[in-house]
Amino acid sequence: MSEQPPFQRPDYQLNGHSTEANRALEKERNLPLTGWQQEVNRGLEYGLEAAESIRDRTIPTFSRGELPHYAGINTFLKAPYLEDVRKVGEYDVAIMGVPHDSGTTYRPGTRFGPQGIRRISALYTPYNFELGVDLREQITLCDVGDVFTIPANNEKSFDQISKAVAHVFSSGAFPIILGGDHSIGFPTVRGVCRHLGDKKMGIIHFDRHVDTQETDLDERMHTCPWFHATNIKNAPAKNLVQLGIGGWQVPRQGVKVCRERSTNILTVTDITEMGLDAAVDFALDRALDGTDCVYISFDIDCIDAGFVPGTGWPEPGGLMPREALYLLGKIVQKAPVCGLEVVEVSPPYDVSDMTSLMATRVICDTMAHLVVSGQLPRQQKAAYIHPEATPELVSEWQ
Ligand SMILES: [Mn+2]
Repeated sequence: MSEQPPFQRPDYQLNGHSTEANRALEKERNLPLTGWQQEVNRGLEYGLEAAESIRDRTIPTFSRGELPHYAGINTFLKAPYLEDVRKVGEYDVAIMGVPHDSGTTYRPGTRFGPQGIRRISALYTPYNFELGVDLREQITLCDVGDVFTIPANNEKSFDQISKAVAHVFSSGAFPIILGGDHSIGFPTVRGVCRHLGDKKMGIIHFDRHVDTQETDLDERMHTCPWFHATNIKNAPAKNLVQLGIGGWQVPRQGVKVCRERSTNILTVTDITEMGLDAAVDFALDRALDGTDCVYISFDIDCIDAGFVPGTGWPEPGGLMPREALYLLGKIVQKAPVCGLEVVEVSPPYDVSDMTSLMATRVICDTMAHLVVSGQLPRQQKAAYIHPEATPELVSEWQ
C-alpha cells in the first residue's frame, strides 16, 4: 500500500487578495469595546449585581442591555427609548415607527409593522462580521417610538407624519422610518422637503409596484405616494428611480404617470441582465442628477414573495434578498443619503417573523454602510438640511 501524501493546506488566496472572511477577522481587531463596557456598567448600576452563583460578573440581576436576546423591552435593537423627542438631535440616528395602514387596498396589518420589526430586531447584535462595523461602538442610536397616526383618516395621519419626520430630519439625526403602508411615502418625503430649502432630493424606490397614480379607491392610498411626492419642487420626478418593478399588480393608471413624468424604472430582469453594479450606477446617475441627496424608500415586497409573506400585496418574481441587500449597500455607500423608510411589513400575515427580519436587515445594513462610507457619525449637520421650514409650495390636494 502506498502512503497517504501529507495533507496540503489549500491556499484560499483569491487572485492575490485575501478572502472577505480573512479581512473581516482583521477588521474586528480594531473595533473598540468602549460602548460594550458602558452598557455593562450601566447594567450593573441600574440592574444590580448578579446573584453570587453567577460567575460572569458582567451579568446584572435585571436584564438592562443586549443580553439575553429574548429578554427586555423591545425598542429597535434595544436602543434607548427617547421619550422627550425634543432631544432627538443628540443622536446620530433616530428610529421612528409609523403604524398606519389606512392606505392599504388589499390585506391590512402594517400598523403592526413597527412592533414586528422591533420585536425581531432583538435577535441582532450591533456587530456585522463582513463589514467590520459595531453600531454600539461607532454611532449613537435612539428609538423615538411611534407617530400618533389617526386610524381611518389618511390626510390627518399624513399631516402628523410630515410634522414628525420634519422634526427628526431638521434635528440632524438620520431618520429611519418603520412603516406602515406605502401611503406614508408621500408625507415622509414632504417632511424631509420642508427642511431642504432650495436643495433637492432623488428618491430611490425599491418595489414591485410603481405607486404613482393620483388616487386609488377615491383617496390617496398606498398606490399613490410618488404622484404626490414628486409634485413637491424639492423631489423631481426625473430623479425618482424605481427598482424591481413588475408582475401582475402594476396599475395601468400608474404606468401612464411614469411615462408622462419620465421616472426611471428597472425591472428585476433589467437588474439581473445588466448586472447589479450597473443597476447601482443607473440608480445613482438618475437619482443624483441635479440633486443634493437621496431618500431611500424600501418596500419589503420588492423581494420575492417567498421570502416576505408578511406583506400587503405579495408578488412572486421579485429580487432575491442577496440582490436587494447588495443594491442597497452599494447605493448607500456611494450616495449622500438623507433618510430611509421600510414599508409594507404586515406581521399578521408573517411566518416566523421572516418579513420583519428582512426589514431589520435592511435597516441595520443601511446604518452599517453609512458608517463604512463615513456618513455616520455626523460631525455636523448635513449641508442640505435647512434650519427653517419652508411653506408648502405644492397646491392643496382635495
Ligand atoms: Mn409594493
